[in-house]
Amino acid sequence: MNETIFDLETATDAGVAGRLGISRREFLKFCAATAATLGLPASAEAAIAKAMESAQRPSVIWLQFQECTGCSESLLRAEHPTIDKLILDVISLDYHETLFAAAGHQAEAARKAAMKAHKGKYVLVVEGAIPVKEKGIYCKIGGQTAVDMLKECAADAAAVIAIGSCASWGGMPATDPNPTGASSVAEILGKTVVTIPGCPPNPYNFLATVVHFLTFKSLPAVDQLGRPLFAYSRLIHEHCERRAHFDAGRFAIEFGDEGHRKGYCLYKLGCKGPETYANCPTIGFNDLGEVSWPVGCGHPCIGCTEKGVGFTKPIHQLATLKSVEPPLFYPRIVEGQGAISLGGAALLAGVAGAAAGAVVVMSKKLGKDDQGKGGKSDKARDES
Ligand code: FSX
Ligand code: SF4
Ligand code: F3S
Repeated sequence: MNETIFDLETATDAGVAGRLGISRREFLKFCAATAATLGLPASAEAAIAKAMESAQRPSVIWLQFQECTGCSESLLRAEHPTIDKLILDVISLDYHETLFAAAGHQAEAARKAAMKAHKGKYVLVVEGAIPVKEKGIYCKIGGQTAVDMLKECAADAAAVIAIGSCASWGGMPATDPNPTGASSVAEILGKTVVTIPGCPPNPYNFLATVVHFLTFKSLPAVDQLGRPLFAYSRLIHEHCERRAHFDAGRFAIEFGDEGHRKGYCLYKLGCKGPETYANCPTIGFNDLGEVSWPVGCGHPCIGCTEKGVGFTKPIHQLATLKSVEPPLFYPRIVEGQGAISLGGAALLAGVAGAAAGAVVVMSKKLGKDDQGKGGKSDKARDES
């Protein structure tokens, strides 16, 4: 079960393609893009490729509690490589209720067998919140409460990853008044675990975390909430493609108005980008190009990665500006632009420029140039 993935030095192109369903060149691009996503220097690409070739496939036990399966669905939409390849060739997915062919006692037996065979070595991934009210009766699998199953599985895990906002901090199930006492993995286990929040989370952040574990035998550096710094250390507002409109005071006021159609900033529609830490604008979803994220599609960010913002603050309430102040006056969108002073514009341009230069856009590295027709720039959208 825990054989190596393959040896790139001896593997033929056909062999690599056969194992991962992608070409050798695409595999190396994946390693380069993952290194970039992790914020590692180019030299790390070789280490990642080496680890990916030769690492022992870690046994992964994936639990699902109070959730919508969006986390798994999101992962199924990852294309480089696809999750089915990842499941079969990079990790050994020994228990996943949705993807398992087995059911009932057979599935539970498989989980126990994997836990025994890989004691102290398996990675435990948890999707969904864990209800604690009424002794945890609101979520049971095979007659066992989610609380008990999580504690049992975590006891002998080498690493625990909470995927999605539900597992990370309670997410939607914990919305006030939280009738089931939905809790996070960290609350149940009483310790910080790696969290990949988002509803759903971005699959590349999970893939990059797993690759980091395979390459360096450790999980990536995290913030005080357990979020990997490579993905959650910057505000969405810092990298948003509509940021220039914010700085210039150009806002959509209503859905479908002229500003909205022109791709102006969604701050006045309640966008929580200014108080939400995540890499959504730079990484995108579903490999569909740079517009493939909430704001890119014309909807304000609801702060789904941020405890105390997503599912807590009303969607259209103005966001708290964590790192920048807005201009004092906003022009009406039907008027000419330019309500900001030259000095202010220079300062803000500097902030935006530094931010834009600080990130490598993974999706671009992952063959979007091959796909070519992914997204439109603001300018192109404005002109269409
Ligand atoms: Fe759903 Fe996951 Fe949201 Fe929660 O993602 S997409 S409700 S974070 O646990 O399945
Ligand atoms: Fe982008 Fe939202 Fe910030 Fe506007 S407020 S620049 S839409 S993140
Ligand atoms: Fe969520 Fe906002 Fe990103 S809603 S997916 S954190 S843009």
